[in-house]
Amino acid sequence: VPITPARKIWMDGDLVPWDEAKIHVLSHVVQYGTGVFEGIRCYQTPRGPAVFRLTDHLRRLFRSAVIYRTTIPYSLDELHTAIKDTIRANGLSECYIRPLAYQGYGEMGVNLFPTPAKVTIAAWPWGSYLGKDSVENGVRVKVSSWRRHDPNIVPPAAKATGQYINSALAKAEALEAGYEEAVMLSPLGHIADGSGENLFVIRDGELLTPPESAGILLGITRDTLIRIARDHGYKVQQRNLVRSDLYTADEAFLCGTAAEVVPVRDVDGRVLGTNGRGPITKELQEAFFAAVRGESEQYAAWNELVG
Ligand code: PPE
Repeated sequence: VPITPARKIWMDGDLVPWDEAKIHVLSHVVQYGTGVFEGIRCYQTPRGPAVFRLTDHLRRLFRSAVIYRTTIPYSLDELHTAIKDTIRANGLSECYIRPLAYQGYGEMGVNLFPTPAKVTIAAWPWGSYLGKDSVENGVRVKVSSWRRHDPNIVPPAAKATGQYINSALAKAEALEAGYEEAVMLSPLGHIADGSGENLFVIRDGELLTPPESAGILLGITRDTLIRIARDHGYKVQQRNLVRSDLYTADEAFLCGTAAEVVPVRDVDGRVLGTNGRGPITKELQEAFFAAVRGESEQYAAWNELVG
C-alpha cells in the first residue's frame, strides 16, 4: 500500500518536514530491527478528532520497551501530548499514527545497548488495510505454512519492528496463493494471529478467540471487541483453537487497528457458513465503528480528544 505523505514528522521533540525525516543507514534498528512501535487510529467524532484508546496503546508501547530493554526518554504523558501535537501539525482528523522508539546510530553488534532510544511519531491518512471492500465483503484467508514465533524465541506480546519479518513471510505466501490474508499457527499448532490482526471464531452464538499463551499480540481492538460482545450479551471464551475450529466456524473475523473489523469469507477454500459477512460479525462491526467514531456514550472514555 503506497504511503500518503503528510506534512511533518515528530523526531525527538522536533516537528520536521516529512521528506527530511531521515536516519543513518547504519542505525541499529535498520540493521537488526531493534525498535518498538505502535499502530493507532484517530477518528472524526461529533466532539472533534479523537484518538482511539491512545493511553492503552502507549501502555503497550512501554511494555514492549520493558521486554526489549529499551529506555524511552519520554514519559507516557509526554508522548500522549506529542502524538496530539503531531496530528494537529498535520491538519489531520482521520489518520493512522505510528510512534516508534528505536535504537539509533552509534554502535554495531547485536547487543540491546542501554543508551536511550530515539523516538519518532508519524501520522498520515490510511484507508482499509485489507482492501476497500474488505469490511463489507470479507477476505479469503490461508492457514500459513509459516508458524508464528514462539514466546521463548521472539516474544509475540511485544510489538517490535524486527518481529514483522515473520508476518511478512506469511503474508507473501498467502498473497501468492491467491488469498488476501494469512493466519499463523503457534509452534504447538494452535491458531495464533493473522499477519497483522487477531482472530475471532463464532460458533453457536458464542465467540472464541486464542489466549495470550497461544502467542498472540494482545490487541487493543481484540480487547475492544471482547468488551462490546459481552455488552451485547454474547459469551466470549479465550481458549486454544485448532485449524478445524476455523474451517467449521459459523462466522469468523479478523481485527486490528489498521484492519479494523474484517469478516473472514473462506479459509483454505472452505467457505464459512455465511459466505461473506455473518449477522453477529455485522452487529459487532456496527458497534465497533460507532465506538471509534464517538457515537456511543457508553464507550466515550475510549475517544481521547485531540483538542
Ligand atoms: N496481531 C498482530 C500480529 C498485529 O500486528 C496486530 C496489529 C494485531 C494483532 C492487532 O492489534 P491492535 O492493533 O492492538 O488491535 N497490527 C498493526 C500493524 C499492521 C501493519 O502492517 O503495520 C496495526 O493494526 O496497526
